[in-house]
Amino acid sequence: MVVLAKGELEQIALPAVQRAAPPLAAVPEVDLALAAGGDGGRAGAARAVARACEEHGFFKVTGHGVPAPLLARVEAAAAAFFALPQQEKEKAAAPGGGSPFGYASKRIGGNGDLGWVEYLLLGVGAAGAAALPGAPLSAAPAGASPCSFRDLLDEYVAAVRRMTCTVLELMAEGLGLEDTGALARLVLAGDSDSMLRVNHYPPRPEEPGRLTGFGEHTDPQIISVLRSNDTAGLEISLRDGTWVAVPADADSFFVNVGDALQVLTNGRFRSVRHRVMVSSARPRVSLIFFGGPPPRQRLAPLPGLLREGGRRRYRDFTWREYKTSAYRTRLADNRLGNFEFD
Ligand code: GA4
Repeated sequence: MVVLAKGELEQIALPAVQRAAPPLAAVPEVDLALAAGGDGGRAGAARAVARACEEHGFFKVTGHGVPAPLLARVEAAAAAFFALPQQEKEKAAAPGGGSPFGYASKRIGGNGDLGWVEYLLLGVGAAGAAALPGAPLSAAPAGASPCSFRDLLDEYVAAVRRMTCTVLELMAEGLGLEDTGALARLVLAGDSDSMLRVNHYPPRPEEPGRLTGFGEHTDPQIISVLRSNDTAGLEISLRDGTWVAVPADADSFFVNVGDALQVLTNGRFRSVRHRVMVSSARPRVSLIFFGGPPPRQRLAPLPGLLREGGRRRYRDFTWREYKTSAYRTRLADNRLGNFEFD
């Protein structure tokens, strides 16, 4: 249960949008199983991925190869974790000192954003084991399989990272890059700054109306790969600023283009503004893998993307610089604005 101090509910309720967003009519979709086959399937998938990244910065992935039993185990373990007594969950809270990692409830980031959500945020460098505050994560939460929640999350991240790299290769192919491993390598690097977020949006059966679970924002990283249980809530903003609801699909993953990828493609791919609204009688549980580059990675247009005489849209900066700046902003801010050439 999300516990609110007096007055906080009003603050969370304020950004609620009352009118329901219409569903996204045709969710762009890429079948990785088809892409793995011959017969031009790969080239077709690469083109479809690039088109979706240009148009929406968002698409659905099917045929992803992440085993369904693993997804079911992770989902059950996450539900069991969030069902623990509040003081147990708090044992996994961020240790302080500015670290964003650990359990938190309602507060998103460090700059005053609130949402109807509780979550775990974990650092998951490519070298392996999730960097997390230990206690309740290392113990098997009630109802979970014998291996610990933490081991399970590591297994999940390994599988999702593999799939993410396939998607990044397709993006590179769709962009026509000679070096088709250029994007995937950033996420596979030993010091890749990747993260996993496990979100729980508690239901609100007693209060009709839509509440902001996670306010509108773009993700700073290269790519975000999301999976949720069968509960709606995710909405994306189209190019013209219209909000549309993404129908839930527990068998698929959803991919967001992040700000860093927008910069690496010199604006050809666009990072998608998205949010999560809560109105359901059912809890929503989602897991998001954020594929980030190493801190010292320079973010600049990838070789081959700047045609002769082409203009760079962003000034030179590293991922560390961008992340530091992003973490000082409010959720809804346009974070790339400060890095654009006039
Ligand atoms: C959005 C994407 C990821 O969830 C996240 C978020 C981070 C946080 O929750 O601490 C931020 C947000 C996200 C962007 C702006 C800053 C930082 C909250 C916030 C207000 C973990 C991330 O990397 O950036």
